[in-house]
Amino acid sequence: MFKQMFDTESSTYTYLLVDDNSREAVLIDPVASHIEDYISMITLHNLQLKYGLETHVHADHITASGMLRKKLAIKTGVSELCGASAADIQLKDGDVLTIGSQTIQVIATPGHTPGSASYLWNDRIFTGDALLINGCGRTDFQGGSAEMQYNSIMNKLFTLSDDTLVYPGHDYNGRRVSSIAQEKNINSRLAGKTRDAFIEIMNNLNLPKPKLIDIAVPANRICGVPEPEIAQG
Ligand SMILES: N[C@@H](CCC(=O)N[C@@H](CS)C(=O)NCC(=O)O)C(=O)O
Ligand SMILES: [Fe+2]
Repeated sequence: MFKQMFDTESSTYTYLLVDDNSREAVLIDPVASHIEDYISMITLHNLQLKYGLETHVHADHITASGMLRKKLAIKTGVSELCGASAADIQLKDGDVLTIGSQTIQVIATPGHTPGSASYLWNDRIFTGDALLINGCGRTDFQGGSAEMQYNSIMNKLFTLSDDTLVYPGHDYNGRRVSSIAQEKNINSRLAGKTRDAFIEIMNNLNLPKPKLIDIAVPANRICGVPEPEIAQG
C-alpha cells in the first residue's frame, strides 16, 4: 500500500509506505497540520507506524514527526548532517531501514541542505528537494550548495535505474510523479547542462525567502515539538 498526500499551504508531498504483510508503515515528510488525518488513516487501515522520516530540515512547514512520536511511539529519523539531535535515528548514507520484509535505503543527497537525504523503496525514490519534477530545490539558504546538489543528482540519483519512479518533496504546479529517465531527459536545469551552467542557474533564481523559515527551521530541528513537551515525554 502506498499513498501520496499533499499539503496545499506549502505544496509539500507526504508519503505513506506500507508493508502489506506486517502492516508496518513509514511516513516520509509528515506535516504537523495533518496529524489527525494520518492517525485516522493509520487506524482505518490497521497500520503500525514504525518511523517518521524527514528528507531534510524543512524551511516552509513544521513536521508532524515529533507529535507522532508522542502519540504513537514511533521513531523519528533524519540525516545526521541536519543538526536535529532530538531525532531518534541519525541516518547515514547507505543505512537501511525495514518495514516487515521490505527495505528503505538512505541515500545522502546534499545540496538543498547539507543533510538532505533521499529514500529508495522498491522501484520508488523519494527525493525530498534534491530533485523535483523539471526542477530541484533551491540552494540559497540553510547551508545549501549548488555544486553539491549537482553531484548528488548526477552521481547518486541519475545512477539509479531509468525506470525508478521519482516522488518529489514538493511540486508547485500539480505534478505528482516522474521517473529518473524523464528527469535525465527533460529536466530543464539538468538535461544537457554542464555543472557550471547548473550552478549559474541556481545562483540566479532570486526567489523570495520562504514565509515560515524563521519558525520552521528551529522547530524542525526538534522534530517540530516544543522542547518542554519533549522533556515531559
Ligand atoms: N513561497 C514558498 C517558498 C517555498 C520554497 O522556497 N521552497 C523551496 C523548498 S523548501 C524550494 O526549493 N523551492 C524551489 C522553487 O520554488 O523553485 C514559501 O514561502 O514557503
Ligand atoms: Fe526544502
